[in-house]
Amino acid sequence: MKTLRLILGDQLNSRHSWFSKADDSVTYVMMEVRSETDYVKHHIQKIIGIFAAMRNFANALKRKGHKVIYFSLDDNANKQSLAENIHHLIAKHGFQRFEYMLPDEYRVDKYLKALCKEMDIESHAWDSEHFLTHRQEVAEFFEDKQYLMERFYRMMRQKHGLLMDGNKPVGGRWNYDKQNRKKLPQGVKVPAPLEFHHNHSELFDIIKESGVAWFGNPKADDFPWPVNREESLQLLGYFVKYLLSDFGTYQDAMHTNEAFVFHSRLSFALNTKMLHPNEVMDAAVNAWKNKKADLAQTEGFVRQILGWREYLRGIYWAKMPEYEQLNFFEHELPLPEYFWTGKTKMNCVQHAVSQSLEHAYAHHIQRLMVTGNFALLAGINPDELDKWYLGIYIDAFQWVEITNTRGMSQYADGGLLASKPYVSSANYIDKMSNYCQTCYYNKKQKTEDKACPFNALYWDFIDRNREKLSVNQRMSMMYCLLDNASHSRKKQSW
Ligand code: FAD
Ligand code: DLZ
Ligand code: SF4
Repeated sequence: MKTLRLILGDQLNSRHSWFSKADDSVTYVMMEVRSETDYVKHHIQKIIGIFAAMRNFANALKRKGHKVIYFSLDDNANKQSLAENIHHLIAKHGFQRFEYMLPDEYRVDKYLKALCKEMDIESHAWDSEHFLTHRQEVAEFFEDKQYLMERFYRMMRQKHGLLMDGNKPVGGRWNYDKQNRKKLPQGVKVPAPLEFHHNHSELFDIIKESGVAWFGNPKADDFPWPVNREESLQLLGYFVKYLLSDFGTYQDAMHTNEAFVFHSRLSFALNTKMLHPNEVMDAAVNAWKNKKADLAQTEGFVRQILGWREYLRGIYWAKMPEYEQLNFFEHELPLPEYFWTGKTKMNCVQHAVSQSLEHAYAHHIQRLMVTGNFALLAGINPDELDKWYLGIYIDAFQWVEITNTRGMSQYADGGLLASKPYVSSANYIDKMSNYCQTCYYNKKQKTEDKACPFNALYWDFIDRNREKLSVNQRMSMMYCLLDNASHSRKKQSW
């Protein structure tokens, strides 16, 4: 039967069973379309990276003998919408069946279901063969019990036999977090990131000329990110060889000279499915088996992928579409202009934002404990934040962006995902970074002219949310401090 199959920009999984052998009756379609570039304002590296990877993927399929129709952004025949292009192709070529891989985003899922309903040919949705859990697995695992990442993670370790010794975790512990999380000391040399130096100037010109809105440093003539499977595998190999051995130890460390510290930068390759989570975790576990990394580093890394990544995806499918409306603290302030420019005297925010504009990347603690922390303390509207996080990072796709932003970082789900809000004063930022050392503000001061804004904002947040948070056992110490201490004692405890 003459079949048309859609491949989305984040479905570049060359090992999917669709591609095991070329079939003359099947045509694949991939498209660069305004309906996907324009749903949020994107960092230009994200658009270039996705388009370049899509083009490479289409060419690789053609080389393997598959039939591929590719709509580039500037193609005259491109109707700039998934549905319109698909309708047009079906009419033009007489396809009798339409197939797609389950998309990762609720919006696209709904859209494709509606599209299939209005078609008068057969349609079918395939699994993307990427994740280790199915969409409803987290919801089914917890049923009506409280969601807890650690429980899910242990089940996943057992189910997949990763870092297990029979029924027990190797080394006797499930979690080595306490050994990790150190500040980057002077003298520790961080290996330079592996970058790929592509020239994507022509692609950048096409994007510019099309009028797509974008921001950030394009790096079009020296593009650093992997845009095919071979490069993704190289990045994985580089991480395992040079970075994994210090990954856990400095996982939470931030430094003015080190944008990436010992992080893998694999999220773009993973989220576009150029890499499978199993091969990434296997590479780390093999490094541990070959004594190239210790257990604490390896477990810390595996937990991010086997635990957090799958867990957040499960929450997404359990709670969408309601999740994107949640605003527990009823925060309504607009996003400050300096989130788009980095121009602020707060050194930590300045570094996290400028680096994001430069690299379309910031590591987890910068996202959570600098920009996210500031936004939560200040009371920024989570809708605005979602748009910002979804646009600025090369790895941002809604299933993993919104759960991290609204859930983990902003506590907008009222504690479904995080057991307490991730908020801190200057104390934590100073503990994990060198930002405060060269900041205009004084990390110790609370009310003086140069007092660090995080300090007053922190206690204001605690105070103004008493009704919502004082029932939370994990917050009770902060309320005791606030209630029992005299005003001057309160200041000392900051
Ligand atoms: P590493 O630190 O090297 O970790 C290895 C891998 O583990 C990552 O590539 C990623 O696949 C996975 N991982 C680690 N932490 C998480 C997590 N919290 N959730 C899911 N997977 C995780 N991650 C995204 O992939 N896309 C996003 O849009 C995104 N938005 C975020 C927004 C906020 C507010 C926060 C706090 C975190 C967000 N994260 C997001 C999670 C995390 O920050 C990134 O996955 C990580 O920084 C990617 O860099 P890396 O590949 O160097 O990760
Ligand atoms: C993010 C993105 C962008 C910017 N552009 C495209 C595109 O032109 N064509 C496409 O197929 N996919 C694109 N993507 C990724 C999609 O938005 C992603 O496939 C959906 O978010 C579904 O998860
Ligand atoms: Fe950030 Fe405050 Fe430290 Fe400055 S003093 S870097 S604003 S935490």
